[in-house]
Amino acid sequence: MIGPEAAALQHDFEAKGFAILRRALAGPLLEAGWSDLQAAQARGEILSCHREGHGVFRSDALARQGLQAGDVAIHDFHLHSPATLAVASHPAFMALATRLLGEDPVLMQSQMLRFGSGKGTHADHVYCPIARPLQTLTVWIAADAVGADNGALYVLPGSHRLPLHRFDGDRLLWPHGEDLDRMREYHVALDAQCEAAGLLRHTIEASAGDVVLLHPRLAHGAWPSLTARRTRRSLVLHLAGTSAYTADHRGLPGGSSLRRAGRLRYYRPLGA
Ligand SMILES: O=C(O)CCC(=O)C(=O)O
Repeated sequence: MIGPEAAALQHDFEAKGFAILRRALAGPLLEAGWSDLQAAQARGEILSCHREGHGVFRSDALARQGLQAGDVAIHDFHLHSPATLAVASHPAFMALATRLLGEDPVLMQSQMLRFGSGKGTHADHVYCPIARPLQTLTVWIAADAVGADNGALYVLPGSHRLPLHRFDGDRLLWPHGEDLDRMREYHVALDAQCEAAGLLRHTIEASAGDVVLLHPRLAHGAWPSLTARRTRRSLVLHLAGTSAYTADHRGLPGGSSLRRAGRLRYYRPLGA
């Protein structure tokens, strides 16, 4: 993307803290990634799962956690599925992501969610345990129509300019692991800070193929879904500037090597 369109989106991003590329990705490529996930789950492939309050665990521990496959975010499925990697590195949004970061992006983590997360109001930088957590960007890619009834994202435009929230007095990064009570306190505190600043929630209605870029300081969350089990598939990418993420923070046991897919850098376990 070049010229006035990119400049307008960058302006939106800087003014409001988010920008939307409508219908940037084609359905068949998105569907290929999601079919890969369904097939991997049907084969019982071991995947990395996450749910707030439970943390990160292997998919073969789902039943032990009292959860089903649709209840969790799947982490880093781009390492299992070339179609998902193709979406995660797609040129339709990579030039804008690079422009917003000021350098080439590296993928810290991807997440695939089949249903709305219902996450409370938060800003993503607090979950980036790197030296420069503000040198990051979240990319949210819808694979279904997402609206108020099935767990739409909401954002608080302008909240990326509010003073940074501090945990326990002075800490920039989230220090409380999977403690849901402390999470709720954070969500309530951030909502209150936005309300005091006169900022209102804006719901993002999305179509399949829409790409939303979120500033790391932007307060946002997801409405609870009102329609039981109606899918609202999304792929979420957590990107950092290459100079801000210089080693793989997942600490894969066998080590990892840095790879490239187009402009995107990502880490792959050694030997995979
Ligand atoms: O897709 C969602 O439900 C939530 C995404 C989100 O808020 C995040 O990944 O930070």
